[in-house]
Amino acid sequence: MVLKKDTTTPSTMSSPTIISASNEYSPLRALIIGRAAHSLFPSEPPHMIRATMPTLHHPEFRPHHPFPADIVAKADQELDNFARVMTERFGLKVYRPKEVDWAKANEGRGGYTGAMPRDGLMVVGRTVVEACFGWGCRRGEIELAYHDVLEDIMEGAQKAGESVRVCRAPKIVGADTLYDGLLDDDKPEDRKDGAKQNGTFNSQNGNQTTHWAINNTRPAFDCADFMRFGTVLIGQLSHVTNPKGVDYLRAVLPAPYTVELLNTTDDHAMHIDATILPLRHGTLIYCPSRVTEEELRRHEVFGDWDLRPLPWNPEEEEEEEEKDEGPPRYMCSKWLALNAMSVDEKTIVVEERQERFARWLEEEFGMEVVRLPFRHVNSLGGSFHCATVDLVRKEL
Ligand code: DAV
Repeated sequence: MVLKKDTTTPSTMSSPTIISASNEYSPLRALIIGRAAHSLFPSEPPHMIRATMPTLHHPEFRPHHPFPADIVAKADQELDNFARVMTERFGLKVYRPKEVDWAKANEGRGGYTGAMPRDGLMVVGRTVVEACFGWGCRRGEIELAYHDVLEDIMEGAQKAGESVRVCRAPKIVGADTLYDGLLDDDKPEDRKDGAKQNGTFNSQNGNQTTHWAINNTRPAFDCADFMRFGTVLIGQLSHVTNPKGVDYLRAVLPAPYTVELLNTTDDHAMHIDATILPLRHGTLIYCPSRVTEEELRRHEVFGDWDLRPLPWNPEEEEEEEEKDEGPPRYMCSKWLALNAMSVDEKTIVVEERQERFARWLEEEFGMEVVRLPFRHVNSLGGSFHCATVDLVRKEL
């Protein structure tokens, strides 16, 4: 019997419109853009703040301490403007989280922000994965701010006849053990136990070993420690992502997606999206003080890629904060220019004051750079990549 060609293939098979993304650079169709209102400095124990945050700003990280009101208000204007540009100029579907009073989150303990959705949600193929946050202050962040967005997605998928899976993080029952043996006030004997747990997954950082600020007693990972390159996700261990977190992610990802770990040499590692920046299939920019070309090449997925280190060291440039009195970058390194977001393989959104970086992308790679203001969002802990979750990228 000869089967007739099926001409009634449902749209799900050819062009998914609700959830579908397997890389960082195919033409973007839909995304989430965060919201800054009521952002608080994350209150995590001092050993975590020391491990991940710029020394100058450590005193700010205390319970119930809001970011300066004018910075938060301007950050929201920048996020609204970014959303407007994505909708009006690029015709993208933009989802926004709910406004949450973060002071009341976590039974009054306080939360952090709704401005950094990349850390908490990731789309892999047609699956949405929620992070198992290491930071206690971020627990509940997705439920509080993104519940309605996730509902909209599920509803939209149902209407469109698309099959979408949302993988919510497991609830932690009882006390969280992630910092056991690592807190400053732990008794030395506890710390020894913690160090042992911790020591099982130290990353070899050149000649030294990084002691992470979390142990491996339960899965922990932030989605921003991973990037998609087709069916391979490249990720890193960090102060918020442990081996059990990576195992968890491997277990929940649909076939044939896999996770490979990049051996980064960053003592303060937390999120991979200022360490590597793929511009398009075949071209990737990297931060040479955090990862080597040799280490990147070890991953087959980059075998024939053009791998380009940023040719200057932003750490050696004059402090922008001193130069132009811009708002402090309380939570980020100077490599934040790499935290750009691709609209497609030729178009990328870059912070408007990162002119040197923007011009380099134009001249060296022929990119069209969309310059938008985002310095106040930067102040809260990230740039365009951090502040977004790409939901639909058209398959190339
Ligand atoms: O290098 O400061 C930026 C990404 C934060 N989510 C860095 C990491």
